Amino acid sequence: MKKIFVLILIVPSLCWGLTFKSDGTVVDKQGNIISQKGVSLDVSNDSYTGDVNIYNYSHTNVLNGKVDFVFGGKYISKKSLDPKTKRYFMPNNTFERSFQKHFPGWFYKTGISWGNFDNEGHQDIIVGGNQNACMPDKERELQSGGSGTCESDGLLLSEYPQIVPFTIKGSKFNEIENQQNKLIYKDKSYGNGAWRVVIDDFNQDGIDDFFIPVAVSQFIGGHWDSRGPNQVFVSNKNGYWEQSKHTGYLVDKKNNTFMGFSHGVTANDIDNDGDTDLITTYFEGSICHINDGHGNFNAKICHPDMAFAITSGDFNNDGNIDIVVAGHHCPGGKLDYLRECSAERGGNKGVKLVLGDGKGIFKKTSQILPWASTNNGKFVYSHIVEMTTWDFDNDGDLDIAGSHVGPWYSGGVMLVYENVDGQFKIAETVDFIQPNPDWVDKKSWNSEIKHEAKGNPYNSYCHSSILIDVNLDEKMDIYCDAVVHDAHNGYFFINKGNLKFAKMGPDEMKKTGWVNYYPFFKDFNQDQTYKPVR
Ligand SMILES: [Ca+2]
Ligand SMILES: [Ca+2]
Ligand SMILES: [Ca+2]
Ligand SMILES: [Ca+2]
Repeated sequence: MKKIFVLILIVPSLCWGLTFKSDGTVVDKQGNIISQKGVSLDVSNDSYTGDVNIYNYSHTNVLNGKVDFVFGGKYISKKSLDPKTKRYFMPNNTFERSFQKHFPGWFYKTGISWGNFDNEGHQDIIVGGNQNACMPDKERELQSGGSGTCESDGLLLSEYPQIVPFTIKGSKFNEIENQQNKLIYKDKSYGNGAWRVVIDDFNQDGIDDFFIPVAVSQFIGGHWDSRGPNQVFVSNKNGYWEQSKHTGYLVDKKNNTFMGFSHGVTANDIDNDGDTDLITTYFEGSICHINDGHGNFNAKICHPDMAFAITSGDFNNDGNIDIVVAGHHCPGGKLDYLRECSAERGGNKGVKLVLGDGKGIFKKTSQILPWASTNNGKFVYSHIVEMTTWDFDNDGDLDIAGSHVGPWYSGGVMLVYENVDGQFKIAETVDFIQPNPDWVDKKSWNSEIKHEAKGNPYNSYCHSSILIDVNLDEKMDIYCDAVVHDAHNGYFFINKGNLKFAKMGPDEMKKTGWVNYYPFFKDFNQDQTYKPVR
């Protein structure tokens, strides 16, 4: 089993899902019909309808009047625009690197999610990271097959929380307040490695809540375990967030905490009862977490394949949420350098589109998705780090974009699938770092790429593809959220129409007039020393 895990430890992914209404009606999360409205460049009259004090502007959007969308925190909305300059305020590298200095135990930033924590008018964020406690000695780390492995007694993986929720206020987005002290932990865990935090209003009280999928393994008394605590925090009446109750598969019953290896995650109302549910990936299959309407979740396996990335949406426009569940692409033969698709390695059977029945059941495989390759078809981008869904070509069906990389994350592309009558075909690939042209078989590849945990110079990808219409042309672009030191962290993939995308780095973006960056606050954590609330 050990080797199966090797490929994943560096990479956690984040996804989310969305609901698609084909009849053009806009329905809010409570099921009320609200008016159709196009996207306007006027921030005071943008794509959100209704009272923003009631409707959470981080997740329900009515783009073109026909999409009821669960963003799961992976959307930078017009509530991140400076109303005067029409520029988005974005975190920059300096902001992201400052966490190591100001937060005890902080190793590096792994991901950011966008939400609404105070109904104040701006989008707020959760910054997630790795904690130092999770990095034991090199020798042991290599034995375990990757970075991110923790020494642990089973639950407590780090000394301090691995997430920092912030509220952002002020006309210059310069009032950034640490909300860490408003987290009420009911178990003793802080977890570690928050890569793809899901944000949504799970208990429907108008303030966003969050789920922290964790994909870190641990040594418990010298014994290696792939699972870690995945916590849900739900807003309470006092302006705090409390851990909610998890039941079902892989749940630690003493603490009511879900213990998984959740490399992939997506959020959507899969059982059509009006609240947002979750799906996480795992070795034994994908796990559906059904919301009871109050942010308590019951977990059960709902698709049998081992997977590492997942996204959801109504891909065939029949009103039910479907999933695309990804272990690895399986081209077969010599192209499968690591034999991830063989029976003895988990029996992965490719990347599948699986139709939902609207009751939370996913059984009907509709398609095995095609893979991208280079070097004359000899090198396949076989591993899927993450996927997200949106109607990128504005033709009324949901397309998919995400980071596909070679074995051990050597070489990679941003890959965009076009939805054609409910089936996916590759519309675009944009290189992260091109693989070596000499890699035509396992031997040539292996002469350069030795081990995932040792890294390689071809390793770059997005941990999450974040949706943002950065140039306000009503074509959704992608912001690349990655670990702070990744070569493509903070890059944009600009939607040029017809599902063609152009890559732009932060330096180029500064010249476009589309973005501003948060000012650097050297003392934003002052007087806000973390005090655990339990
Ligand atoms: Ca809430
Ligand atoms: Ca539901
Ligand atoms: Ca469907
Ligand atoms: Ca489309």
